[in-house]
Amino acid sequence: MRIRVCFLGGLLLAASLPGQYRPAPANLEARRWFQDAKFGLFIHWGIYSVLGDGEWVMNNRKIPFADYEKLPPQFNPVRFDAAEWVSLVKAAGMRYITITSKHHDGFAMFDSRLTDWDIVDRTPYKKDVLKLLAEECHKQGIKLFFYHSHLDWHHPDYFPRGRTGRNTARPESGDWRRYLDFLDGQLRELLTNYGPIGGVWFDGWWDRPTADWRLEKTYRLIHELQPAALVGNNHHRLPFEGEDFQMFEKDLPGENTAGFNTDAKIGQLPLETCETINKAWGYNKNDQQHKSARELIHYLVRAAGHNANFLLNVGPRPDGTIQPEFVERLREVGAWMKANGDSIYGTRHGPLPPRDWGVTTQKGNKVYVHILKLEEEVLGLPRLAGKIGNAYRMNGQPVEFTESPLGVLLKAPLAGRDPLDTVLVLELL
Ligand code: FHN
Repeated sequence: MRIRVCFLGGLLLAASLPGQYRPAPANLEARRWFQDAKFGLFIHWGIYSVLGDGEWVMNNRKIPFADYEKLPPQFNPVRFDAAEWVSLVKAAGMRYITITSKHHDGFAMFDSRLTDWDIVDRTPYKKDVLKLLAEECHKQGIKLFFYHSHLDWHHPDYFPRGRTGRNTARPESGDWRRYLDFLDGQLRELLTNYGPIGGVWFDGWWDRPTADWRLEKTYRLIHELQPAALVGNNHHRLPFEGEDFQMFEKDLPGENTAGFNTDAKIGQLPLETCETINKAWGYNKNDQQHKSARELIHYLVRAAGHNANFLLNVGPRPDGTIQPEFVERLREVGAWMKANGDSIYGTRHGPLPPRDWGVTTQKGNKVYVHILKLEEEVLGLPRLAGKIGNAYRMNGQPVEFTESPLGVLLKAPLAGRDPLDTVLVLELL
């Protein structure tokens, strides 16, 4: 952040330039909490789940908005149980939830006074699921973030149109400023009516990258309403002014296997990466390509080694349940976190950059060496910042090591390896 320094009556004053964002102390504290929390549940849930073909179905099947409006009357999640969802989150070892308040189809999963294109006004269920979830999260000590789409395939004022949602048969006119007022109005509702909110996770800016999104005004509104709420925007760029964390999609920071992070450099803010369990974000009834619990644990561990949180997604079904393949895996990851969470929660990346064999994390004087894939019995590390006073496995079993001016050798016998992650703890003096 650039600081203007001026002399006044011999006093040296530092003041931020107009329009410059200075995070409140509560915001800085929330960032630390976020980095310590490490693991959250992403939930893509909306009326699209009725079709069981992902959250992009309106765009992909070129459904005109008048036809798409036939979905809400079929959306009746009578089996939705907020307490069950939040308990699952806790069993998975997660500390927060990020749920879609509005995805690209513009449908509000909460009771919005600004439109009747919402769950209370249009569905037979008639209940504000975000309210139910927020109450349960507060009760069970889980933070709640809202995913809110900038992009909107339904709102008539989302005009000029962006790269997507061009086949929804809306009139070719609209008032962009009115759309932005609507967007801010909904955010005001979300940050006023649901208690303390962890933050807002924006997505869809990339649909109109050259438009004036008035981000500064929107971000200011959020921070004024709730200074501790963290703002993140999935624009796949370095963070913009006013943002509090940087996210990556389907890739670890610095990698680009999925094609979203073409020019996403790693900035100074807390990091998060999100990934799906199968291939889809929103419920897809035909997608059976589920990642194993082992793969998901490795993703979580590698994310921590990259200094990033892991936001793992589920797309609940239209009846309000989470499919068993997801539940099973979340519980397995949770069991691993229960035994090994000390090497993840509250850590930052360790002294070594991530490697193919694994990663390191660190908390205070403890360095955690996560061996994920190593054929040798002995692991060589460069010299660490301090001498090793003690080395042991997470279960307390001692680890043999030698130190020399060249570095550290750690013995990790193949016979005793944990098939998920062999974690060695090095206590530095
Ligand atoms: O288009 C969305 C997609 O539906 C999903 O919400 C993901 C989550 O990171 N983000 C977008 C694409 O960048």
